[in-house]
Amino acid sequence: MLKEVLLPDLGEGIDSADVSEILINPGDSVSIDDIILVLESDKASMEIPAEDAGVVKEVFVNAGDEVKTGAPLISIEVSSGSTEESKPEPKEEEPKKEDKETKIETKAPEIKSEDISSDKTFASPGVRRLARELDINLTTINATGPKGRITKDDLHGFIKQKMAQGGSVGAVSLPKIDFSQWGSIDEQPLTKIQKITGDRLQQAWQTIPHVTQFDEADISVLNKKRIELKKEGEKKNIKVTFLPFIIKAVIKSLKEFPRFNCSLDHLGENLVLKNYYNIGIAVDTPTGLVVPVIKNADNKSILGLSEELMDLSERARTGKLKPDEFKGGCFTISSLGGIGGTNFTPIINPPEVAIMGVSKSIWKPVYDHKNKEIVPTFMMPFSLSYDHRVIDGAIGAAFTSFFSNAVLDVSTFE
Ligand code: CAO
Repeated sequence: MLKEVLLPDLGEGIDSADVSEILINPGDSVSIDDIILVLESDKASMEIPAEDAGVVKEVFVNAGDEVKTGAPLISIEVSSGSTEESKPEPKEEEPKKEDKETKIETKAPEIKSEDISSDKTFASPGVRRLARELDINLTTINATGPKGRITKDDLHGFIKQKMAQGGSVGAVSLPKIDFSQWGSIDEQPLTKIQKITGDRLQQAWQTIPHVTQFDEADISVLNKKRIELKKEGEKKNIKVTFLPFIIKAVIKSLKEFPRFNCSLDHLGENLVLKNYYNIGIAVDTPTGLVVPVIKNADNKSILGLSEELMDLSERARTGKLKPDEFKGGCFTISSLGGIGGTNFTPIINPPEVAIMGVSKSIWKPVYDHKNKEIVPTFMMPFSLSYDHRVIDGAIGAAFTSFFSNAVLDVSTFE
């Protein structure tokens, strides 16, 4: 059965609208509720859904046309059994002469009230479509267009702002899969920390253009100093690991390259350079990864940093950190050196712009160009992920080189 779709009564005193988008072509198959056209009046934008499944025969309008209520929009060859009307009906009267060969039914689709801006927002179909795709509620956007219309710039500004804040612009849904169909399974809920950290990591990964630079540093000098201070620490019950030395060398590098000690402002247009050095440390806890912050780390000694690290990591593992102790970080260090691995790509901890990943140090043969000999050297592999909007590759490489030299200079650790 061939059916003509007519422009329905749009209500609200609207008797015509412009065709802004045609989403189907003759020959396309459509299902019930597929959007076939988008119309725009001076009051609202509307999507016209297909009320029947079938194949589009003809499109009577072009984008930009003004159409009046009752005007034919398209015709559809309706598949049998796809409409309410196709249920067995009582016997019809003989069709009129002109309808004898092909029965043409004309009907206006029912526009649901929400299609006519039931959220009381005015926006073009393009803006509505993008908002829908990104799961953005238009009512949360400040409209700057005439008569309170949400413009394309308003939507783009909103998305930009969300991204600069490290916020999500929409939810990501996963398909529901029954894994038990392939074998036995156990289910375990994520902890609250894992959920929060997971969301933040996902946002950071999706919204920050990450680059990771790999390098390795000769830590022979660092290690000598550590062995020295380790003995001193033992007398005071303080464990001296590599990490406080790395913190010192990072701070020296941040002072040399202030871009690594900054954040992008909420508009993503200005850099906020910080004159303080608060270092976040990734701590693995039974309930998930947390990042407490050592405040003003530049004013602390190796033993002072070691003591604070012991305290923070212990309280992180027992869930005793206060909310304030997670705030105000400038740069994060994630050390897996005590566990293993040669290198990894850490994810930036927004609003910071860079993070260092430290891997397990090993003794390895290194060629000494000056003396033309192979020397066993204690090498520490490390990586640096940075936000490419703020930091260029050349500075990224310069930072890691500077850091590698800093750990060879014993004065770095004073
Ligand atoms: N190379 C070789 N050995 C290293 C090392 C390195 N780069 N870093 C640490 N070690 C050694 C330490 O010196 C210590 O050995 P000793 O007892 O002989 O001195 C041992 O490994 C264990 O160190 P540690 O882990 O207790 O202490 P730390 O200061 O190095 O690290 C902390 C503290 C809290 C950062 C760490 O315990 C931790 O939680 N790391 C995991 C961080 C994490 O999960 N990051 C991943 C984030 S992305 O998913």
